[in-house]
Amino acid sequence: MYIQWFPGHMTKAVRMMKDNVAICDALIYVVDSRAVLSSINPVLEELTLGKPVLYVFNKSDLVQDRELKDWCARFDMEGRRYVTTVGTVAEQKHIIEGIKSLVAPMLLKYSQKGATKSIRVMVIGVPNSGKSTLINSMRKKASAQTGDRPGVTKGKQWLSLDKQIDLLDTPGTLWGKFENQEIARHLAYIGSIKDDVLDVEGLAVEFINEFKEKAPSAFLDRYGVDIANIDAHEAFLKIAEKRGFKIKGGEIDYNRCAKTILDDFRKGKLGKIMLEKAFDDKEEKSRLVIKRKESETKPLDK
Ligand SMILES: Nc1nc2c(ncn2[C@@H]2O[C@H](COP(=O)(O)OP(=O)(O)OP(=O)(O)O)[C@@H](O)[C@H]2O)c(=O)[nH]1
Ligand SMILES: [Mg+2]
Repeated sequence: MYIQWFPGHMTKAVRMMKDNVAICDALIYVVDSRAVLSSINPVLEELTLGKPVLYVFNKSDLVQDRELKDWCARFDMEGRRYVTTVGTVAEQKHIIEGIKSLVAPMLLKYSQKGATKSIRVMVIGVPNSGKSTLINSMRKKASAQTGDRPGVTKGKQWLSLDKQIDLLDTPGTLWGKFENQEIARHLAYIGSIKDDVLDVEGLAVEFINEFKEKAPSAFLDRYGVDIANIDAHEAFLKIAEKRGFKIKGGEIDYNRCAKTILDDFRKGKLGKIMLEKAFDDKEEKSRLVIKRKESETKPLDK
């Protein structure tokens, strides 16, 4: 199975973001706590160079606190500013405080000059990471459209947070080619890639394969099937059988079974499963280590 998804609206979105980044003073980078590494889009990383960035570990309700703390420690080491949150919760004071502290020198400069200009903050991230939900929660108004699928936001939308800050909601974006298919699969598991372009049955078997040893109790608790010592495909069939997923004639309903497993994971019904650990000795995964001291960053070459 080879995963790829870069539809036309994303090409347009990246162009729009490159055009708008110059007029923005800071960025909020919304990442999915279950897949922090995969949420870091190389194109967006380039976009953020030279700008203050606040990373938001969103969907923190879907991971274990101690595993998220490891990511916080790693971001501390890399000099990245971050907050953790559950985007669906109405109060997001800590994010508002986080962004205001990031742009404090600009706010001070504007107020000393008596300017009424507000600070512009672009909200970016992979599809379905919760950008629009977070904006709505910060503003305590459901103005931005949200949904439990990728590609809900298609264009840009400016929304004011208060007199000092304006937020720019952007469409979730991926990048042209996934060199690393493990990253592509993780993005598919978390719902950043449209199911229509995926072989969901193959993906569900891959998911079982990856987690049958790392989280066997998740499958046992949810489906009553012990899969620790069996092949992933066999495990998939056992789950389908146990749940009675059949089509007319008694044949197994592979599609329904696959969608159920993926949906259960996405909604947290399989428990708190972290897809990517902060400290992994695989060489490939160390690519995220970029020292982001503001003085070392360069503006984007447009
Ligand atoms: N469990 C959980 N769900 C969340 C959280 N934040 C957002 N969601 C859900 O995630 C889904 C996606 O939210 P959106 O705000 O539409 O995501 P988006 O990043 O704007 O998506 P695109 O516009 O498609 O890029 C929705 O079903 C939200 O309810 C969170 O912290 N925890
Ligand atoms: Mg959106």
